[in-house]
Amino acid sequence: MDSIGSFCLFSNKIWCCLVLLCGFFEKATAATETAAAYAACPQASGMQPEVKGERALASNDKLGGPELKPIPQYYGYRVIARYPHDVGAFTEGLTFYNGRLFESTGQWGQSSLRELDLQQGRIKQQVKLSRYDFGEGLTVLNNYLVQLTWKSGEAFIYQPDTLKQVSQFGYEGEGWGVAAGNGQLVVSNGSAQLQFFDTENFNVVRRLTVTDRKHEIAGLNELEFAEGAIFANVWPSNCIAEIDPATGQVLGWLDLAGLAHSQKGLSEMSVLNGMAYNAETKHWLVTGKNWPYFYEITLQRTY
Ligand SMILES: [Ca+2]
Repeated sequence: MDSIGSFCLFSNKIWCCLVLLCGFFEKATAATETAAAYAACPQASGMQPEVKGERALASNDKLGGPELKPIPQYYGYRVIARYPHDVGAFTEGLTFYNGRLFESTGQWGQSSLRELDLQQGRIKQQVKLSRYDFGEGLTVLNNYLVQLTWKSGEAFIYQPDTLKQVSQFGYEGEGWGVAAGNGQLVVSNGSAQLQFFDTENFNVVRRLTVTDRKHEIAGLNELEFAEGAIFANVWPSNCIAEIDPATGQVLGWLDLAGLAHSQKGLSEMSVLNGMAYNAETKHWLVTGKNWPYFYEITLQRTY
């Protein structure tokens, strides 16, 4: 073997080691995040820490009673990519529409609806809300964008190509998160209760209380339908609950505190508050209030 061949063999070994090491660190990171979620997320919503052995009991039909079921699973995640995000954006809602990305931002006098260039971190077009409206959740219904407001009791409907407001509808109470899916429009108001609106007349047709092992999960905020479940960001935390739309039971938890804490200079208010799911790639795009980055992630089942 000549010297070049020896060098290539040597290089390949180094490369293999690097790949193996990267894989190890990625797995270690995922495991750490999962361990954090195991402890942090239900407690962020006021639950007691999980009792030692509770999971094992619940998974054993002979020992565990049906009252212990179902115990949510805990998701790990993998970061696929990172993109720039406007640190001036007090993110309240995020949604994809035909591959395009739209964001709703809040704060009195600063609220907006924007279409973004994800790769460049650039605002492609935006409309500003009046100083009397605080922007909240955002979704797509029948090819139109629907944006909630916090305290105005009004949702605005926009044409996505022009961001021209074409209609609006009223609702009672506060508006926090909104998502459309399964022929329904589901709305959160910061409590543990989700409201389902008729998509024609926007009357409330159903209410659903979200629970984890009978404990009500208050603070439900940004919402997203994905893979038949409702995902809700729990304010003021970096936790996301996966919810059964039929029963309201929490099926899983994802803790993105690791992403929040990896960004310097964030205030306590700068929690996770934007989730958009791409059903084709099964990737999530997440960000938070005034975060400098978007993160494209995939979820990993761990239990
Ligand atoms: Ca969303």
